[in-house]
Amino acid sequence: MSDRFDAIVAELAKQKIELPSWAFGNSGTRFKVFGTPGTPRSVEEKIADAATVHRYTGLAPAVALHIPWDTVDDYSALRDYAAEQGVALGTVNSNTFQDDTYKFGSLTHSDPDVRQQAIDHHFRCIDVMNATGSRDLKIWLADGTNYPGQGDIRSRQDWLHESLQTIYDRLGDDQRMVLEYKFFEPAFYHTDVPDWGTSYAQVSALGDKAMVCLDTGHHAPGTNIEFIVAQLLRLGKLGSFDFNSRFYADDDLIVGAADPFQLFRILVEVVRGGGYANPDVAFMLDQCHNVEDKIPGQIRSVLNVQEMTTRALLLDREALTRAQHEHDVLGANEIFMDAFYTDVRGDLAEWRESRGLPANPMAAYAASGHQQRIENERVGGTQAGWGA
Ligand code: PSV
Ligand code: MN
Ligand code: MN
Repeated sequence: MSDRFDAIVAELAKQKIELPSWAFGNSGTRFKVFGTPGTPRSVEEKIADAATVHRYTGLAPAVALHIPWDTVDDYSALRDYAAEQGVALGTVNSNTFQDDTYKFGSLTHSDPDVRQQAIDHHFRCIDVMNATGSRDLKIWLADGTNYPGQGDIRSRQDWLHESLQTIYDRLGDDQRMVLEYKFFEPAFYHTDVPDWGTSYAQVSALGDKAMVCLDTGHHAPGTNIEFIVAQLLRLGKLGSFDFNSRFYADDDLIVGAADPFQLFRILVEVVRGGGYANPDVAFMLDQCHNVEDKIPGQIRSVLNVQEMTTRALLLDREALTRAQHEHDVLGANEIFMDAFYTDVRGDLAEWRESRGLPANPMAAYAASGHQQRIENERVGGTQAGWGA
């Protein structure tokens, strides 16, 4: 291993990435959901698959739940089951986007009874968190309107505040709320939490336990996401990432697949802003594997995050700061690009082996026969939840 790599290994060892339970279920588009052989038939099997990713990579010790997709009778038992598998239960995601009641909004609905129904759903999510030991409640809302004039944008912000405050007040001392933003879809004219500024304004009005969740796929093309990361870290309000990548809209593709350089730039700001290995900033994936196998899809994803984190940690900060102070434009850019272009795959492979992990987790999984085994054993997998 190179000396430069040796110097960052201790930091690298701290990396923890939370996997979404829904990444292991069948998913698709509004055109078709393709069934994938070996898809989990139960919440337990989704957790077992997440644990498999962790066994091959050492990177994914937690799995996020989505309620009601991951409903079970006994969440404490589920917590024990996860622990036996070698992972913890992480963030609990609420879902107010699949009921007829929420056609015109949930936490922002003009009818107080509907808002209360959506609030009650979040109370149930907090009950789940109490049983699973989860810290974070993640809220993404499909709320919005399709036509100018359809709803009162301003009142909906006020109702949103009231609803979030009621949910916030129910959180335990060690629990948090993270509010995710997305610029459009399913609403096409206005979305009630469209951008980081709105999320920041809403969570700031609640208190310290409310933070922003940044999903990398939820921005307009050309948005400088690393700038948002820097700003939220500066403000102490970046609670979590949903990592994925996009070519067009909210594609939920493998993180780092579409634009590895963007992932690198984001991780440079995370390291710069003290967000790396900082428990206050949760690294999560939010992905769906429509056509590829799900376990290797997740293995590839966490490895991509690890690889770009390594390159970000290798950035020569001192030299960069010097060049920046000297206004050495091209010199500074070269230092930055040198880190991005560093091939760290050999060092990472060697380091993994030194920790008892496979040098190449993708190859090791493919050779293990695990995929064939679950394909034979599991018949009739459940959907991830979209459209279910
Ligand atoms: C919908 O856009 C979404 O993809 C959000 O990113 C959520 O995090 C995810 O679904 C799960 O609810
Ligand atoms: Mn997301
Ligand atoms: Mn999304």
